Amino acid sequence: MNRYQQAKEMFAAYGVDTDAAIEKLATIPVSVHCWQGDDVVGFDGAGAASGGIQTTGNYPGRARTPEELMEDIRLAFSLMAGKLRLNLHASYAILGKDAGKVDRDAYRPEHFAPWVKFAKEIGLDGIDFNPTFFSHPKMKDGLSLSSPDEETRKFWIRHGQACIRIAEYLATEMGSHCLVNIWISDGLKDVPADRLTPRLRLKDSLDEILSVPYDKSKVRVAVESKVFGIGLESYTVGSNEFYQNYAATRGICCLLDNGHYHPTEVVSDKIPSLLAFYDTVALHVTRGVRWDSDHVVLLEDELKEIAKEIVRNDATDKVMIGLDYFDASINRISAWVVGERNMDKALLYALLQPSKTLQKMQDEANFTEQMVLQEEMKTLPYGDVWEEYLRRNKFAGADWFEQVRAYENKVLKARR
Ligand code: RNT
Ligand code: ZN
Repeated sequence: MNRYQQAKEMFAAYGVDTDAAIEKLATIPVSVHCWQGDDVVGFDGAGAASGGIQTTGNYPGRARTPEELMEDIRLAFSLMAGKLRLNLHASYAILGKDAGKVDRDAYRPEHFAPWVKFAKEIGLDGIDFNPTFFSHPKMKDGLSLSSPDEETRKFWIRHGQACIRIAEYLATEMGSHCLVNIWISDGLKDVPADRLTPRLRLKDSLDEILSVPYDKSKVRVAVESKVFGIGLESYTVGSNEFYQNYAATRGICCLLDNGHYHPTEVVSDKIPSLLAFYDTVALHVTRGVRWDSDHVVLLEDELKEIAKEIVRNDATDKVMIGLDYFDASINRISAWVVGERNMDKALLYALLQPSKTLQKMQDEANFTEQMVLQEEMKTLPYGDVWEEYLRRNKFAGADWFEQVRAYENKVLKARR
């Protein structure tokens, strides 16, 4: 009997069907962020990321052009299994002859046509989109949609509106919804004199962005809150309470980034709280080390808890899983693959739980057995089921890194 057969029997003893888990895993889309490949720089002239976020490290091989980024994504995605989506930022517009002439408030669908062509070519499930309200000279005193300067605020409103139109184009082309995630870095370094007025301006700006007519079956809009950013430690305009109430009253959804809360708060507990009220919830899965540092996602306990909340609540089509991290200190392709595979591993782990049995134990207040079973499950051979998943999806086990190493030697090291 091979290892998978043995594992299958061991899980079956707990009423868990490993074949069904493998099949289900292949259907859960993960939206992979383009910005791990170039340290969130983009192609519209920003230089380095600013707006309270920062990449650290100087590993060779950062993608500097659309061609290089696509080449890297092509390799990275070929080493991931299951349904994949590409998450783009507006700053990755491919402007061509419009470079230097057309600003972010006037980006058009055609500036993303090469991405659509590419996504279709590599067989992606869809494209998600983010307006880029940071790393740009039109940010005034660190503010965009909440700026007291009307010209500045209007510029960024037009950017948001342009992005809604682009998202509808992306959805139509890909035949799959497009999630538009709004995150702004607006905030203050020190104790504010006014916390309310910037929020009222943000509220008004968002309403103006959403006033653009769009097809809600194609475009899903989310708002992403945050606690603080670098240099913006004392006040974030787009706070959790602000956006949850905004989303609830406007019929859009919330995006939960697990680096964006106070250290003992967990997104695994927020997902079911939101599912009680919203049809959809979006995620940015990341790993903060002591702060919102956006380290590569590892297979940690909280990731497994997040995956459990998605799987056992039958919410795999309600929770839109996206990755959001950027590490410039290691091979960027490897960073992509490790993080995406860990998301998949966590989902598999969740799919292999005897969830119904455990839930019944909880309802019957059978907490002793619940603990025993939860702990027994932890040492079952998940790795053998994971290997089988990769095998069925025609992936080699651990030798994927050899391909990355060869690519690094041949392609990445030549980028100077
Ligand atoms: C920043 C937010 C935001 C960005 C990306 C690039 O703290 O998490 O989502 O990381 O939009
Ligand atoms: Zn995020």
